[in-house]
Amino acid sequence: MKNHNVSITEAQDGFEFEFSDVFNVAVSFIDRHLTEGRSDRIAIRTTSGEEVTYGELAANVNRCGNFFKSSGLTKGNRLIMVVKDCPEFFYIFWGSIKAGIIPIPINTLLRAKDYRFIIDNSECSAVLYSPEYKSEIEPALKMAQNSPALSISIQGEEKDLVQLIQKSPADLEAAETHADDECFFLYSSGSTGNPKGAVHCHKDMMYTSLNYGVKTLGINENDVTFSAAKLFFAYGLGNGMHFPLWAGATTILFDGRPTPDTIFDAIEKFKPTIYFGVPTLYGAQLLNMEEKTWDLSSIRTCVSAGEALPPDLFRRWQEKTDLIILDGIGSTEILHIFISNRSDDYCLGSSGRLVPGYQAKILGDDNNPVKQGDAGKLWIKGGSTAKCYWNNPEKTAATMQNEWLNTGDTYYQDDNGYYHYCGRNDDMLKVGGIWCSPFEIEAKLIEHPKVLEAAVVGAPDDQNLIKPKAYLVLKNPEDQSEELEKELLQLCKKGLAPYKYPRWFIFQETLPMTATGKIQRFKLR
Ligand code: 3UK
Repeated sequence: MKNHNVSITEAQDGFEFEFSDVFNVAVSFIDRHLTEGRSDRIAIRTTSGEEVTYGELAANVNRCGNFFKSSGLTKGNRLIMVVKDCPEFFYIFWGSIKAGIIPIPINTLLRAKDYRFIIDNSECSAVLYSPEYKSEIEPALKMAQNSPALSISIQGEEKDLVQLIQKSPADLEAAETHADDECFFLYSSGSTGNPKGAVHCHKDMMYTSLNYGVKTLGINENDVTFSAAKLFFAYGLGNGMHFPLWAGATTILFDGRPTPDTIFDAIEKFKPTIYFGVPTLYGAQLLNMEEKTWDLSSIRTCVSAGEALPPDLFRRWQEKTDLIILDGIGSTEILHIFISNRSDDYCLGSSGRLVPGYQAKILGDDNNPVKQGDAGKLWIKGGSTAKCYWNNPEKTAATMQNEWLNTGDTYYQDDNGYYHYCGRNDDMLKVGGIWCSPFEIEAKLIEHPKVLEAAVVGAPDDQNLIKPKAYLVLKNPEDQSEELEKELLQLCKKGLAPYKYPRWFIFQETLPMTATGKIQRFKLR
Protein backbone atom coordinates (compact mmCIF):
# COMPACT_ATOMS: atom_id res chain seq x y z
CA MET A 1 0.00 0.00 0.00
CA LYS A 2 1.22 3.50 -0.82
CA ASN A 3 1.61 5.70 2.22
CA HIS A 4 -0.12 8.96 1.23
CA ASN A 5 2.22 10.84 3.56
CA VAL A 6 2.41 14.52 4.22
CA SER A 7 4.87 16.33 6.43
CA ILE A 8 3.62 19.64 7.73
CA THR A 9 5.82 22.40 9.11
CA GLU A 10 4.65 25.68 10.49
CA ALA A 11 6.38 28.70 9.04
CA GLN A 12 5.82 32.29 10.02
CA ASP A 13 3.51 33.04 7.12
CA GLY A 14 1.51 29.83 7.07
CA PHE A 15 2.00 26.09 6.94
CA GLU A 16 4.27 24.30 4.51
CA PHE A 17 3.42 20.89 3.19
CA GLU A 18 5.60 18.18 1.74
CA PHE A 19 3.47 15.52 0.09
CA SER A 20 4.56 12.04 -0.89
CA ASP A 21 4.35 11.43 -4.61
CA VAL A 22 1.12 9.49 -4.20
CA PHE A 23 -1.32 11.36 -1.98
CA ASN A 24 -5.07 10.98 -1.48
CA VAL A 25 -6.49 13.50 0.99
CA ALA A 26 -9.15 11.05 2.27
CA VAL A 27 -6.36 9.26 4.12
CA SER A 28 -5.57 12.43 6.10
CA PHE A 29 -9.16 13.46 6.82
CA ILE A 30 -10.82 10.07 7.38
CA ASP A 31 -8.37 7.18 7.91
CA ARG A 32 -5.94 9.13 10.09
CA HIS A 33 -8.47 9.23 12.93
CA LEU A 34 -8.49 5.45 13.16
CA THR A 35 -4.70 5.26 13.45
CA GLU A 36 -4.80 8.11 15.97
CA GLY A 37 -7.32 6.23 18.13
CA ARG A 38 -10.50 8.22 17.50
CA SER A 39 -12.67 5.35 16.15
CA ASP A 40 -15.20 5.67 18.97
CA ARG A 41 -15.39 9.44 19.04
CA ILE A 42 -18.42 11.13 17.52
CA ALA A 43 -17.70 12.72 14.15
CA ILE A 44 -21.27 13.71 13.25
CA ARG A 45 -24.38 14.47 15.24
CA THR A 46 -27.62 15.32 13.42
CA THR A 47 -30.41 17.43 14.85
CA SER A 48 -32.73 14.48 14.24
CA GLY A 49 -30.75 12.39 16.70
CA GLU A 50 -28.29 10.32 14.62
CA GLU A 51 -24.70 9.86 15.75
CA VAL A 52 -21.82 8.68 13.60
CA THR A 53 -18.44 7.75 15.08
CA TYR A 54 -15.16 8.20 13.23
CA GLY A 55 -15.04 4.40 12.90
CA GLU A 56 -18.50 4.21 11.30
CA LEU A 57 -17.69 7.17 9.09
CA ALA A 58 -14.54 5.50 7.74
CA ALA A 59 -16.39 2.21 7.09
CA ASN A 60 -19.27 3.92 5.24
CA VAL A 61 -16.85 6.05 3.22
CA ASN A 62 -15.13 2.85 2.10
CA ARG A 63 -18.42 1.11 1.31
CA CYS A 64 -19.54 4.09 -0.71
CA GLY A 65 -16.27 4.21 -2.66
CA ASN A 66 -16.54 0.49 -3.39
CA PHE A 67 -20.17 0.87 -4.41
CA PHE A 68 -19.26 3.60 -6.92
CA LYS A 69 -16.45 1.49 -8.34
CA SER A 70 -18.69 -1.56 -8.71
CA SER A 71 -21.30 0.67 -10.39
CA GLY A 72 -18.76 1.39 -13.12
CA LEU A 73 -17.38 4.76 -12.06
CA THR A 74 -13.65 5.16 -12.57
CA LYS A 75 -10.87 7.51 -11.54
CA GLY A 76 -11.41 11.08 -12.75
CA ASN A 77 -15.16 10.64 -13.34
CA ARG A 78 -17.28 13.46 -11.97
CA LEU A 79 -20.17 12.84 -9.59
CA ILE A 80 -22.75 15.54 -8.89
CA MET A 81 -24.32 15.60 -5.46
CA VAL A 82 -27.48 17.59 -4.72
CA VAL A 83 -27.67 16.41 -1.16
CA LYS A 84 -28.99 18.03 1.99
CA ASP A 85 -26.83 18.21 5.13
CA CYS A 86 -26.79 14.62 6.43
CA PRO A 87 -24.21 11.87 7.14
CA GLU A 88 -24.68 10.48 3.62
CA PHE A 89 -23.25 13.74 2.30
CA PHE A 90 -20.00 12.76 4.03
CA TYR A 91 -20.04 9.16 2.76
CA ILE A 92 -20.60 10.26 -0.84
CA PHE A 93 -18.10 13.11 -0.78
CA TRP A 94 -15.26 11.13 0.83
CA GLY A 95 -16.14 7.79 -0.76
CA SER A 96 -15.77 9.48 -4.15
CA ILE A 97 -12.48 11.14 -3.28
CA LYS A 98 -11.00 7.99 -1.82
CA ALA A 99 -11.94 6.10 -5.01
CA GLY A 100 -10.42 8.87 -7.17
CA ILE A 101 -13.84 10.10 -8.31
CA ILE A 102 -14.49 13.85 -8.24
CA PRO A 103 -17.52 14.90 -6.19
CA ILE A 104 -19.34 18.13 -7.10
CA PRO A 105 -21.63 19.28 -4.28
CA ILE A 106 -24.25 21.64 -5.69
CA ASN A 107 -26.58 24.21 -4.21
CA THR A 108 -29.83 22.40 -3.37
CA LEU A 109 -31.95 25.47 -4.09
CA LEU A 110 -31.28 25.71 -7.84
CA ARG A 111 -33.81 25.07 -10.58
CA ALA A 112 -33.88 22.43 -13.31
CA LYS A 113 -32.27 24.70 -15.91
CA ASP A 114 -29.29 25.41 -13.63
CA TYR A 115 -28.86 21.69 -12.88
CA ARG A 116 -29.04 20.94 -16.58
CA PHE A 117 -26.25 23.42 -17.24
CA ILE A 118 -24.00 21.88 -14.58
CA ILE A 119 -24.75 18.29 -15.66
CA ASP A 120 -23.58 19.24 -19.16
CA ASN A 121 -20.71 21.54 -18.20
CA SER A 122 -19.18 19.04 -15.75
CA GLU A 123 -19.67 16.07 -18.12
CA CYS A 124 -20.50 14.10 -14.99
CA SER A 125 -21.01 10.33 -14.89
CA ALA A 126 -23.30 10.29 -11.88
CA VAL A 127 -25.93 12.39 -10.12
CA LEU A 128 -26.87 11.61 -6.52
CA TYR A 129 -29.67 13.56 -4.90
CA SER A 130 -31.84 13.75 -1.83
CA PRO A 131 -35.44 12.87 -2.78
CA GLU A 132 -36.59 16.42 -1.90
CA TYR A 133 -34.92 17.68 -5.08
CA LYS A 134 -36.27 15.07 -7.47
CA SER A 135 -38.76 17.44 -9.12
CA GLU A 136 -35.91 19.68 -10.33
CA ILE A 137 -33.29 16.97 -11.00
CA GLU A 138 -35.43 14.66 -13.13
CA PRO A 139 -36.36 17.32 -15.72
CA ALA A 140 -32.74 18.52 -15.70
CA LEU A 141 -31.55 15.01 -16.55
CA LYS A 142 -34.11 14.82 -19.37
CA MET A 143 -33.07 18.19 -20.81
CA ALA A 144 -29.32 17.58 -20.57
CA GLN A 145 -27.24 16.45 -23.52
CA ASN A 146 -24.97 14.47 -21.24
CA SER A 147 -26.68 11.42 -19.82
CA PRO A 148 -24.90 10.26 -16.67
CA ALA A 149 -24.71 6.48 -16.32
CA LEU A 150 -25.77 6.58 -12.69
CA SER A 151 -28.56 8.63 -11.15
CA ILE A 152 -29.73 7.81 -7.66
CA SER A 153 -32.20 9.29 -5.22
CA ILE A 154 -30.34 8.51 -2.01
CA GLN A 155 -33.31 8.06 0.28
CA GLY A 156 -36.82 6.79 -0.12
CA GLU A 157 -38.67 3.49 -0.05
CA GLU A 158 -36.96 1.50 -2.80
CA LYS A 159 -33.43 2.77 -2.54
CA ASP A 160 -31.65 3.98 0.51
CA LEU A 161 -27.97 4.76 0.10
CA VAL A 162 -26.98 3.29 3.45
CA GLN A 163 -28.75 0.02 2.54
CA LEU A 164 -27.41 0.06 -1.01
CA ILE A 165 -23.82 0.27 0.18
CA GLN A 166 -24.15 -2.31 2.99
CA LYS A 167 -23.22 -5.09 0.58
CA SER A 168 -20.02 -3.31 -0.44
CA PRO A 169 -16.82 -4.11 1.49
CA ALA A 170 -15.81 -1.82 4.36
CA ASP A 171 -12.15 -1.73 3.26
CA LEU A 172 -10.91 0.35 0.39
CA GLU A 173 -7.41 1.16 -0.71
CA ALA A 174 -7.18 4.86 -1.52
CA ALA A 175 -6.84 5.65 -5.25
CA GLU A 176 -3.32 6.71 -6.22
CA THR A 177 -3.85 10.40 -6.73
CA HIS A 178 -1.47 13.36 -6.23
CA ALA A 179 -1.65 16.42 -3.98
CA ASP A 180 -2.33 18.70 -6.93
CA ASP A 181 -4.72 16.42 -8.79
CA GLU A 182 -8.34 17.49 -9.19
CA CYS A 183 -10.22 16.46 -6.06
CA PHE A 184 -13.63 18.19 -6.01
CA PHE A 185 -15.39 21.03 -7.84
CA LEU A 186 -17.61 23.78 -6.47
CA TYR A 187 -19.89 25.70 -8.78
CA SER A 188 -20.17 29.36 -7.98
CA SER A 189 -23.03 31.37 -9.39
CA GLY A 190 -21.81 34.87 -10.02
CA SER A 191 -24.28 37.72 -10.20
CA THR A 192 -24.55 37.23 -13.95
CA GLY A 193 -23.88 34.43 -16.41
CA ASN A 194 -23.72 30.69 -15.94
CA PRO A 195 -22.24 29.01 -12.87
CA LYS A 196 -18.49 28.38 -13.02
CA GLY A 197 -16.95 25.18 -11.66
CA ALA A 198 -13.94 25.99 -9.45
CA VAL A 199 -11.55 23.02 -9.65
CA HIS A 200 -10.02 22.22 -6.24
CA CYS A 201 -7.13 19.83 -5.59
CA HIS A 202 -6.37 17.34 -2.83
CA LYS A 203 -4.08 19.76 -1.02
CA ASP A 204 -6.56 22.67 -0.93
CA MET A 205 -8.63 21.60 2.07
CA MET A 206 -5.51 20.86 4.09
CA TYR A 207 -4.40 24.39 3.41
CA THR A 208 -7.69 25.97 4.60
CA SER A 209 -8.10 23.62 7.57
CA LEU A 210 -4.65 24.39 8.94
CA ASN A 211 -4.25 28.05 8.08
CA TYR A 212 -7.78 29.16 8.88
CA GLY A 213 -9.39 26.35 10.94
CA VAL A 214 -6.48 25.59 13.25
CA LYS A 215 -4.32 28.70 13.11
CA THR A 216 -6.98 31.42 12.93
CA LEU A 217 -9.92 29.86 14.81
CA GLY A 218 -7.98 27.43 17.00
CA ILE A 219 -10.27 24.48 16.19
CA ASN A 220 -9.25 21.34 18.10
CA GLU A 221 -10.68 17.89 18.78
CA ASN A 222 -12.79 19.10 21.71
CA ASP A 223 -14.72 21.52 19.55
CA VAL A 224 -18.27 21.07 18.32
CA THR A 225 -18.95 23.05 15.14
CA PHE A 226 -22.32 24.20 13.86
CA SER A 227 -22.73 26.00 10.56
CA ALA A 228 -25.97 27.70 9.56
CA ALA A 229 -24.46 27.80 6.05
CA LYS A 230 -25.07 24.47 4.31
CA LEU A 231 -22.39 22.03 3.17
CA PHE A 232 -22.94 22.72 -0.55
CA PHE A 233 -21.59 26.24 0.00
CA ALA A 234 -17.77 26.46 0.29
CA TYR A 235 -18.23 28.35 3.58
CA GLY A 236 -20.40 25.56 5.03
CA LEU A 237 -18.22 22.80 3.58
CA GLY A 238 -15.22 24.12 5.50
CA ASN A 239 -17.14 24.94 8.70
CA GLY A 240 -19.30 21.85 8.87
CA MET A 241 -16.98 19.26 7.34
CA HIS A 242 -13.34 20.04 6.56
CA PHE A 243 -12.36 21.79 9.81
CA PRO A 244 -14.05 19.46 12.30
CA LEU A 245 -12.84 16.38 10.39
CA TRP A 246 -9.30 17.67 10.22
CA ALA A 247 -9.28 18.31 13.99
CA GLY A 248 -11.08 15.09 14.95
CA ALA A 249 -13.90 17.25 16.38
CA THR A 250 -17.69 16.83 16.17
CA THR A 251 -19.94 18.54 13.64
CA ILE A 252 -23.66 19.16 14.03
CA LEU A 253 -25.78 18.73 10.91
CA PHE A 254 -29.19 20.28 10.45
CA ASP A 255 -31.05 19.53 7.21
CA GLY A 256 -33.83 22.11 7.58
CA ARG A 257 -34.23 25.74 6.74
CA PRO A 258 -32.06 28.00 8.89
CA THR A 259 -34.35 30.42 10.75
CA PRO A 260 -33.60 32.08 14.09
CA ASP A 261 -35.81 29.57 15.93
CA THR A 262 -34.42 26.43 14.27
CA ILE A 263 -30.83 27.60 14.67
CA PHE A 264 -31.17 28.71 18.30
CA ASP A 265 -33.00 25.50 19.11
CA ALA A 266 -30.14 23.43 17.67
CA ILE A 267 -27.59 25.51 19.59
CA GLU A 268 -29.41 24.92 22.89
CA LYS A 269 -29.74 21.19 22.30
CA PHE A 270 -26.39 20.35 20.71
CA LYS A 271 -24.15 22.90 22.41
CA PRO A 272 -21.68 23.88 19.70
CA THR A 273 -18.49 25.65 20.71
CA ILE A 274 -18.15 27.45 17.35
CA TYR A 275 -21.10 28.87 15.47
CA PHE A 276 -20.88 29.96 11.83
CA GLY A 277 -23.56 32.31 10.49
CA VAL A 278 -24.12 34.95 7.81
CA PRO A 279 -24.95 38.63 8.43
CA THR A 280 -28.63 38.50 7.44
CA LEU A 281 -29.19 35.58 9.79
CA TYR A 282 -27.37 37.33 12.66
CA GLY A 283 -29.71 40.28 12.04
CA ALA A 284 -32.80 38.07 12.17
CA GLN A 285 -31.46 36.27 15.25
CA LEU A 286 -31.05 39.61 17.05
CA LEU A 287 -34.65 40.48 16.24
CA ASN A 288 -35.77 37.09 17.57
CA MET A 289 -33.87 37.69 20.82
CA GLU A 290 -35.92 40.81 21.50
CA GLU A 291 -38.71 38.45 22.49
CA LYS A 292 -37.05 35.19 23.42
CA THR A 293 -34.06 34.17 25.47
CA TRP A 294 -31.80 31.33 24.43
CA ASP A 295 -28.91 29.59 26.11
CA LEU A 296 -25.82 30.27 24.00
CA SER A 297 -23.32 29.51 26.76
CA SER A 298 -21.64 26.64 24.90
CA ILE A 299 -20.33 28.99 22.18
CA ARG A 300 -16.79 30.35 22.39
CA THR A 301 -16.55 31.83 18.89
CA CYS A 302 -19.06 33.19 16.38
CA VAL A 303 -18.00 33.57 12.77
CA SER A 304 -19.59 35.55 9.95
CA ALA A 305 -18.85 35.46 6.22
CA GLY A 306 -20.52 35.56 2.84
CA GLU A 307 -21.14 39.29 3.09
CA ALA A 308 -19.64 42.09 5.12
CA LEU A 309 -20.84 42.25 8.70
CA PRO A 310 -22.20 45.72 9.51
CA PRO A 311 -20.50 47.10 12.68
CA ASP A 312 -23.86 47.81 14.29
CA LEU A 313 -24.75 44.09 14.11
CA PHE A 314 -21.46 43.24 15.78
CA ARG A 315 -22.17 45.71 18.60
CA ARG A 316 -25.73 44.59 19.18
CA TRP A 317 -24.74 40.91 19.15
CA GLN A 318 -21.99 41.58 21.65
CA GLU A 319 -24.36 43.54 23.92
CA LYS A 320 -26.95 40.80 23.82
CA THR A 321 -24.77 37.69 24.01
CA ASP A 322 -21.37 38.84 25.31
CA LEU A 323 -19.88 37.14 22.24
CA ILE A 324 -17.92 38.77 19.45
CA ILE A 325 -18.47 37.82 15.81
CA LEU A 326 -15.35 37.23 13.75
CA ASP A 327 -15.99 38.56 10.25
CA GLY A 328 -13.83 37.11 7.48
CA ILE A 329 -13.95 37.12 3.70
CA GLY A 330 -13.72 33.92 1.71
CA SER A 331 -14.62 32.76 -1.76
CA THR A 332 -15.47 29.58 -3.63
CA GLU A 333 -12.33 29.99 -5.75
CA ILE A 334 -10.03 30.31 -2.71
CA LEU A 335 -12.16 27.67 -0.94
CA HIS A 336 -12.42 29.44 2.38
CA ILE A 337 -11.58 32.55 4.40
CA PHE A 338 -8.34 34.37 3.48
CA ILE A 339 -8.74 37.65 5.40
CA SER A 340 -10.14 37.43 8.90
CA ASN A 341 -10.58 38.96 12.31
CA ARG A 342 -9.39 36.94 15.32
CA SER A 343 -10.55 36.70 18.93
CA ASP A 344 -7.42 38.53 20.07
CA ASP A 345 -7.06 40.85 17.09
CA TYR A 346 -10.10 42.39 15.49
CA CYS A 347 -11.17 45.71 14.08
CA LEU A 348 -14.86 46.50 13.98
CA GLY A 349 -16.19 47.09 10.48
CA SER A 350 -13.17 45.49 8.83
CA SER A 351 -12.65 41.99 7.43
CA GLY A 352 -9.47 41.76 9.54
CA ARG A 353 -5.96 40.86 8.45
CA LEU A 354 -4.59 38.24 6.09
CA VAL A 355 -4.92 34.62 7.19
CA PRO A 356 -1.44 33.00 7.27
CA GLY A 357 -0.57 31.46 3.92
CA TYR A 358 -2.26 34.18 1.83
CA GLN A 359 -0.96 37.34 0.13
CA ALA A 360 -3.00 40.30 -1.07
CA LYS A 361 -2.57 43.18 -3.49
CA ILE A 362 -4.92 46.08 -4.13
CA LEU A 363 -4.76 47.46 -7.67
CA GLY A 364 -5.99 50.71 -9.16
CA ASP A 365 -7.60 51.24 -12.56
CA ASP A 366 -4.12 51.27 -14.15
CA ASN A 367 -3.48 47.82 -12.58
CA ASN A 368 -0.69 49.19 -10.39
CA PRO A 369 -0.84 48.87 -6.60
CA VAL A 370 -2.66 51.79 -4.98
CA LYS A 371 -1.28 53.83 -2.05
CA GLN A 372 -2.00 52.30 1.35
CA GLY A 373 -5.43 53.59 2.38
CA ASP A 374 -6.76 53.93 -1.17
CA ALA A 375 -9.46 51.59 -2.43
CA GLY A 376 -8.85 49.28 -5.37
CA LYS A 377 -9.43 45.80 -6.75
CA LEU A 378 -8.40 43.03 -4.36
CA TRP A 379 -6.25 40.18 -5.73
CA ILE A 380 -5.25 37.17 -3.59
CA LYS A 381 -2.57 34.50 -3.83
CA GLY A 382 -2.52 31.34 -1.69
CA GLY A 383 -2.21 27.57 -1.76
CA SER A 384 -5.94 26.73 -1.72
CA THR A 385 -6.86 28.65 -4.88
CA ALA A 386 -8.72 26.71 -7.57
CA LYS A 387 -6.50 25.77 -10.48
CA CYS A 388 -9.09 26.76 -13.09
CA TYR A 389 -12.77 26.86 -13.91
CA TRP A 390 -13.80 23.57 -15.47
CA ASN A 391 -14.49 23.82 -19.21
CA ASN A 392 -14.31 27.60 -19.13
CA PRO A 393 -10.94 28.94 -20.37
CA GLU A 394 -12.23 32.51 -20.90
CA LYS A 395 -13.41 32.95 -17.30
CA THR A 396 -10.23 31.23 -16.06
CA ALA A 397 -8.03 33.65 -18.00
CA ALA A 398 -10.00 36.66 -16.79
CA THR A 399 -9.95 35.69 -13.11
CA MET A 400 -6.77 33.70 -12.50
CA GLN A 401 -3.43 35.17 -13.55
CA ASN A 402 0.01 33.85 -12.54
CA GLU A 403 -1.28 32.27 -9.33
CA TRP A 404 -3.17 35.45 -8.42
CA LEU A 405 -6.94 35.50 -8.21
CA ASN A 406 -9.12 38.52 -8.91
CA THR A 407 -11.70 38.48 -6.10
CA GLY A 408 -13.98 41.00 -7.84
CA ASP A 409 -14.11 43.00 -4.59
CA THR A 410 -13.06 46.57 -3.84
CA TYR A 411 -11.02 46.93 -0.65
CA TYR A 412 -8.68 49.30 1.09
CA GLN A 413 -6.08 48.53 3.74
CA ASP A 414 -5.83 50.93 6.70
CA ASP A 415 -2.64 52.05 8.45
CA ASN A 416 -2.89 49.22 10.96
CA GLY A 417 -3.05 46.57 8.27
CA TYR A 418 -6.77 45.81 8.51
CA TYR A 419 -8.64 45.27 5.23
CA HIS A 420 -11.91 47.15 4.72
CA TYR A 421 -14.58 45.99 2.30
CA CYS A 422 -16.16 48.64 0.06
CA GLY A 423 -18.34 46.53 -2.25
CA ARG A 424 -18.22 44.23 -5.24
CA ASN A 425 -16.35 45.96 -8.06
CA ASP A 426 -19.57 46.06 -10.04
CA ASP A 427 -21.71 47.26 -7.09
CA MET A 428 -19.55 50.32 -6.42
CA LEU A 429 -21.16 53.57 -7.46
CA LYS A 430 -19.61 56.84 -8.48
CA VAL A 431 -21.33 59.85 -6.97
CA GLY A 432 -20.02 63.21 -8.11
CA GLY A 433 -17.02 61.40 -9.52
CA ILE A 434 -16.12 59.81 -6.22
CA TRP A 435 -16.32 56.06 -5.64
CA CYS A 436 -18.90 55.33 -3.03
CA SER A 437 -19.31 52.08 -1.11
CA PRO A 438 -22.90 50.78 -0.92
CA PHE A 439 -21.89 48.77 2.13
CA GLU A 440 -20.92 51.86 4.11
CA ILE A 441 -24.33 53.47 3.50
CA GLU A 442 -26.18 50.23 4.28
CA ALA A 443 -24.27 49.86 7.55
CA LYS A 444 -25.34 53.38 8.52
CA LEU A 445 -29.00 52.74 7.65
CA ILE A 446 -29.28 49.59 9.76
CA GLU A 447 -28.12 51.54 12.79
CA HIS A 448 -31.69 52.81 12.89
CA PRO A 449 -33.59 50.60 15.35
CA LYS A 450 -36.55 50.17 12.99
CA VAL A 451 -34.47 48.91 10.05
CA LEU A 452 -33.82 45.18 9.58
CA GLU A 453 -32.02 45.07 6.22
CA ALA A 454 -30.80 47.63 3.70
CA ALA A 455 -29.45 47.53 0.15
CA VAL A 456 -28.04 50.55 -1.65
CA VAL A 457 -27.61 50.87 -5.41
CA GLY A 458 -26.91 53.73 -7.78
CA ALA A 459 -29.82 55.34 -9.65
CA PRO A 460 -29.95 58.33 -12.02
CA ASP A 461 -31.48 61.57 -10.71
CA ASP A 462 -33.40 64.04 -12.90
CA GLN A 463 -30.10 65.29 -14.33
CA ASN A 464 -29.08 61.71 -15.06
CA LEU A 465 -26.39 61.79 -12.40
CA ILE A 466 -25.93 58.65 -10.32
CA LYS A 467 -27.00 58.98 -6.70
CA PRO A 468 -27.48 56.39 -3.91
CA LYS A 469 -30.92 54.81 -3.65
CA ALA A 470 -31.83 52.77 -0.58
CA TYR A 471 -34.08 49.72 -0.43
CA LEU A 472 -35.17 48.93 3.11
CA VAL A 473 -36.84 46.11 4.97
CA LEU A 474 -38.32 47.25 8.29
CA LYS A 475 -38.58 45.08 11.39
CA ASN A 476 -42.23 46.09 11.46
CA PRO A 477 -43.59 47.10 8.03
CA GLU A 478 -46.19 49.32 9.72
CA ASP A 479 -43.44 51.70 10.84
CA GLN A 480 -43.12 53.10 7.33
CA SER A 481 -43.75 56.85 7.42
CA GLU A 482 -42.48 60.18 6.17
CA GLU A 483 -41.21 60.79 9.67
CA LEU A 484 -39.06 57.65 9.44
CA GLU A 485 -37.66 58.76 6.06
CA LYS A 486 -36.63 62.05 7.66
CA GLU A 487 -34.93 60.24 10.51
CA LEU A 488 -33.03 58.01 8.10
CA LEU A 489 -31.95 61.00 6.07
CA GLN A 490 -30.69 62.75 9.21
CA LEU A 491 -28.82 59.63 10.30
CA CYS A 492 -27.02 59.41 6.94
CA LYS A 493 -26.32 63.12 6.60
CA LYS A 494 -24.82 63.21 10.07
CA GLY A 495 -22.79 60.04 9.83
CA LEU A 496 -21.56 59.92 6.20
CA ALA A 497 -19.65 62.09 3.75
CA PRO A 498 -22.08 64.70 2.36
CA TYR A 499 -22.58 63.15 -1.10
CA LYS A 500 -23.40 59.70 0.28
CA TYR A 501 -26.91 60.10 1.69
CA PRO A 502 -29.62 58.17 -0.20
CA ARG A 503 -31.82 60.40 -2.36
CA TRP A 504 -34.64 57.83 -2.40
CA PHE A 505 -36.00 55.36 0.15
CA ILE A 506 -37.96 52.36 -1.09
CA PHE A 507 -39.62 50.11 1.46
CA GLN A 508 -40.05 46.44 0.62
CA GLU A 509 -40.99 43.26 2.44
CA THR A 510 -37.83 41.42 1.40
CA LEU A 511 -34.63 42.00 -0.55
CA PRO A 512 -33.54 39.75 -3.40
CA MET A 513 -31.04 37.27 -1.91
CA THR A 514 -28.92 34.41 -3.20
CA ALA A 515 -29.20 30.98 -1.59
CA THR A 516 -26.07 31.79 0.35
CA GLY A 517 -27.54 34.95 1.87
CA LYS A 518 -26.02 37.65 -0.30
CA ILE A 519 -28.07 40.66 -1.37
CA GLN A 520 -28.43 40.71 -5.16
CA ARG A 521 -27.96 44.45 -5.71
CA PHE A 522 -27.86 44.01 -9.47
CA LYS A 523 -31.54 43.00 -9.33
CA LEU A 524 -32.42 46.31 -7.69
CA ARG A 525 -30.52 48.45 -10.20
C1 3UK B 1 -18.28 38.27 -0.73
C2 3UK B 1 -17.66 39.04 1.55
C3 3UK B 1 -17.40 41.12 2.49
C4 3UK B 1 -17.16 38.86 -1.56
C5 3UK B 1 -17.32 32.26 1.13
C6 3UK B 1 -16.47 32.19 3.35
O1 3UK B 1 -18.88 33.85 0.31
C7 3UK B 1 -18.10 32.95 0.04
O2 3UK B 1 -17.87 32.54 -1.25
P1 3UK B 1 -18.63 32.97 -2.59
O3 3UK B 1 -17.87 32.43 -3.72
O4 3UK B 1 -18.58 34.57 -2.60
C8 3UK B 1 -17.37 35.27 -2.53
C9 3UK B 1 -17.67 36.76 -2.44
O5 3UK B 1 -18.57 37.01 -1.35
N1 3UK B 1 -17.89 38.06 0.66
C10 3UK B 1 -17.72 36.88 1.30
N2 3UK B 1 -17.41 37.09 2.59
C11 3UK B 1 -17.36 38.43 2.78
N3 3UK B 1 -17.68 40.38 1.41
N4 3UK B 1 -17.12 40.61 3.71
C12 3UK B 1 -17.09 39.28 3.91
N5 3UK B 1 -16.83 38.77 5.12
O6 3UK B 1 -17.75 39.60 -2.58
C13 3UK B 1 -16.47 37.61 -2.11
O7 3UK B 1 -15.72 37.87 -3.28
O8 3UK B 1 -20.08 32.61 -2.49
C14 3UK B 1 -17.21 32.81 2.37
C15 3UK B 1 -15.84 31.00 3.13
C16 3UK B 1 -15.93 30.43 1.91
C17 3UK B 1 -16.68 31.07 0.90
N6 3UK B 1 -16.78 30.48 -0.31
